[in-house]
Amino acid sequence: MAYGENVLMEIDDGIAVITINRPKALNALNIDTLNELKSAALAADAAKNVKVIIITGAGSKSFVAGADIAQMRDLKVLEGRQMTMLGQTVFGIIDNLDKPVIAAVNGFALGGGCELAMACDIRIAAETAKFGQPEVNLGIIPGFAGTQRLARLIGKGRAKYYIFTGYMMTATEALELGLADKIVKAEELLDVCRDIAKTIISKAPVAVMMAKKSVNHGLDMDLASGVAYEAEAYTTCFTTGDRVEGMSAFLEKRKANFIGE
Ligand code: DAK
Repeated sequence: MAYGENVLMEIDDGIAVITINRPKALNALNIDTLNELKSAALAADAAKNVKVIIITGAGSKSFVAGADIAQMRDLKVLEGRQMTMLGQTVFGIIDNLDKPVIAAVNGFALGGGCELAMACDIRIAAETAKFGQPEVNLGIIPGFAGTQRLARLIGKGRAKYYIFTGYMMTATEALELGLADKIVKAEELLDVCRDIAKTIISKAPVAVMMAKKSVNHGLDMDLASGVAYEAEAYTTCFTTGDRVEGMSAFLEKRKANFIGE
């Protein structure tokens, strides 16, 4: 499925901004939106003119207020399972894209919205953002990997506290817990995310990609295996011309000109 209705994408200056575009439903994720998000994310990852991806929600109130409850209510058991599998697959794709992904959390990031933000590499929150996993209010549990990613990000006990109660976190609480990485004024959110993206773009692309793979895969392994994986990722960086360029530029006291090879 293509994107362009429920999910928009604009590419400028090496940055793809993907916007979940259902503001009347607070950008809730229905099946079509998940499929469009998958297409947009894969297209951005494959596009030569994209170096960093930003994901945000349309409007000023909500990033994503969760999976679409109206659609979910009428699903039969196996359809519900398919929707969970779809969401887990799409968010797994986002987590494992070669390019860095920044979540610009511009409001409610609840349920599937919190899970989407957690599938991104970095979360920048507007002061007005609210995070939470309120699925227990609906008789379900987080179904797009929230029980897994939240526990990995903020710890087992605190993840259970928020998942069992459905309590919302303010942006400040999310920052203290390590769920948000930075808080900014709402009106500055996209500019700050673009500035962070530009900083990342100025670095050696293969090094950034290998750092992402090393952190992601390493966290799924024991320490010794993660360290061994890091050594291989490090060695891959050593094979690039950008490694020689970066080190030469430092010694010659000039700015490095990275080409991504
Ligand atoms: N789905 C569908 N519509 C939603 C929605 C959602 N998640 N959230 C909000 N809306 C709609 C509202 O119904 C309302 O529509 P109209 O009445 O105007 O037609 C409109 O957006 C504006 O919302 P409110 O009028 O409620 O706005 P308020 O400012 O009063 O409240 C709120 C904002 C975010 C606090 C409130 O809307 C809210 O509590 N929303 C629901 C948040 C939530 O519970 N999110 C978690 C969804 S569950 C699985 C698959 C997936 C998942 C789990 C399992 N399987 C299939 C097993 C994941 C689940 C979730 O994400």
